[in-house]
Amino acid sequence: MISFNIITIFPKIFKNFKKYGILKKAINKKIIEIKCWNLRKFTKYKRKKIDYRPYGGGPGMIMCASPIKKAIKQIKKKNKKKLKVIYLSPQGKKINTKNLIKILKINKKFILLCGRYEGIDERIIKQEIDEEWSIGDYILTGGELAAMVFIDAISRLIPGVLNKKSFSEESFFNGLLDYPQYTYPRVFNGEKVPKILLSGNHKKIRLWRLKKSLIKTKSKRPDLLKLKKLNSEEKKIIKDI
Ligand code: 4FN
Repeated sequence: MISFNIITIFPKIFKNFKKYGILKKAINKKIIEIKCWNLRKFTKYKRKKIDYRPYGGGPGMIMCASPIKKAIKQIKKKNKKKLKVIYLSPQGKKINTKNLIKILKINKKFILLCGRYEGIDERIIKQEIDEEWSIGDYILTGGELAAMVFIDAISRLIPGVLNKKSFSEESFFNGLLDYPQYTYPRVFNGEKVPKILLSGNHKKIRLWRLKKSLIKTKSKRPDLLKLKKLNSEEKKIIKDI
C-alpha cells in the first residue's frame, strides 16, 4: 500500500479528488491511501492561528514552523515505515515520469506539505523537509493542486492501479505523444476516420500509429524526442520524416 499523507489547512479540497475514477478504485482496492491532516488541529496558538506576519516586514503571512512540525511528528508516530517528507514548492525539482518512478521505487509512504499564503517558515524546510518538488513555473494560491498532481501522476505508476494494457500501450510509457485516436461514428461532420484503422491489419496500424506519434512529437515537443532513446525502428521512421 502506498500512503499519501497531506498536510493542509483546506482538507476539504481533497474530498472529491478521492471520490472518482481510477483513484477511487485504487483506494477501494487498498493499493493507495490518501489521508488529510488539518494543520489547524496542530496549533497551540490562539483561535487556531497557524500563520503570522513575516519578520523583517513585507506583505502577507507565513505559515508557522511549530504546527507543521507537530503534524509531521504525529504522522510519523502513527507509521512504522519511514515517511518521505515532501514540500510542494516552486523551488522544487520539476515533477516528471522518470523522477516519479524513481521516488516510488524508494518510498512507500509520503507526507505532502501544502503551503498557503506567502509560504512556510524556512526553518521547517531545513529541519523537516526531505525533498522539494514543483509542478511547474507559475504562481499558485496554494500547494494543494500540486499535491494532487503528484498523487495523480504517481498513482498511475503503481502496479495494479491501471489495467496492464492501458499502462503499457500508453504514450509517455514510450516517451512519445499520443497518436491521433478516433471512435464512433465513422464519419463526423464530413470527416472520415483514416482508412487504415478500419483495415484490420494490426501490423500496419501499429506502424502508422508509431509514425504519427513520432511526427507529432517532433513537431510539437522536440524536447521530448531529444530525451528519448530511439530504437532502430523509430530511428528509421524519424529519418524519413
Ligand atoms: N506556490 C514562483 C515564484 C515565487 C513564488 C511562486 C508561488 C503557494 C505558498 C508557494 C507554485 C508553483 C509550482 C507547489 C511562484 C507550487 C507552487 C508549485 C506553490 C502558496 C507559497 C505558492 C515559479 C512563478 C517563479 C505561492 C514562480 N509546485 N508562490 O507560486 O506552492 O508545487
